[in-house]
Amino acid sequence: MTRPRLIVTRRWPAEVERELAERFDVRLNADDHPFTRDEMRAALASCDALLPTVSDRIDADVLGAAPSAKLIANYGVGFSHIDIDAARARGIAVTNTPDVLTDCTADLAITLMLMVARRAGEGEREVRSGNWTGWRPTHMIGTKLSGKTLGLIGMGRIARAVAMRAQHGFGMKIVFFNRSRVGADALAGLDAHQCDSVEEVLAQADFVSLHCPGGAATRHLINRERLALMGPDAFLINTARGEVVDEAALVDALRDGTIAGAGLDVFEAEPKLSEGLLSLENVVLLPHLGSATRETRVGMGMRVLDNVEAFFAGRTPPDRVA
Ligand code: 8YV
Repeated sequence: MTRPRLIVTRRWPAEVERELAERFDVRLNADDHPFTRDEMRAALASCDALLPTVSDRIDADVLGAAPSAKLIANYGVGFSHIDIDAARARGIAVTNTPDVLTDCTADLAITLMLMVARRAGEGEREVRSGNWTGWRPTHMIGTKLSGKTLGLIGMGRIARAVAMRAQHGFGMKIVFFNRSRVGADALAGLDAHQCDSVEEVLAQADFVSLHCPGGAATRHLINRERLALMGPDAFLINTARGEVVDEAALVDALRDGTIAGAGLDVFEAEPKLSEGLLSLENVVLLPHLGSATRETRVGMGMRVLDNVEAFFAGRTPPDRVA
């Protein structure tokens, strides 16, 4: 029997690539360059399954009229870069990789909160530049996390993991907004209050952390008007998707001090940054590192493998999203 042909758009941890190659006919992107749209079209037209990442935009145009791919097995939990309706219309299944990256993404949200509140990036830049003149009581004073209010937008797996860390590690009060009612079971181990609106969260949180999916439905959910509801002592953390925040409005809010700071792991037009972000001291900027640990990246690959195997064995993939 011929083995299903897979195209992997970027290089993965070596042990996962080995596993894939043992079970499938795999074509790797040897030099790990980002696929052009033409390469993506050609890949979709010549494989049984495409294994993309967040940096591959798979829209209706790229999906074309008659791709040979029957499965898009995404390496990542978020899939707003894939036009799910267009895939469905062409009978292409789509899967993702939930759970395995929950802990690491939650850890990174806490890292950003600590870094921006304790001015860790600024401090490091000062030391490295040779400008540090020594200890003094008023030097680089930050903000304490303990006892503050954390507001979460979205209350899925990653948000709950952030809330657990914040509440049990830092004694933070938790408020959140979620489109649907979150039941007591999902909130087990947490003392968290569900607000009726995003605005209600923004008005009372000292730290606002975003955990909603990206895509058209949440584009610029955090816009100029909503940023204005946050106080001058409040911080915004984004480990979700760049498009959820109007980045130009955020630059203005950071520059004018209408919010205290931001910690960003994702950007509207990655890897490009909005003008002005780089020159601001009160923002911590990371290059989309949410899931970037050895353990998690291997776990994500194995999860993709499980989905691909199930699909070609005629079973429902465990993480089917379309
Ligand atoms: C991944 C992420 O690294 O899983 C996601 O949704 O944002 C990241 O943690 C990325 O998506 C890999 O494709």
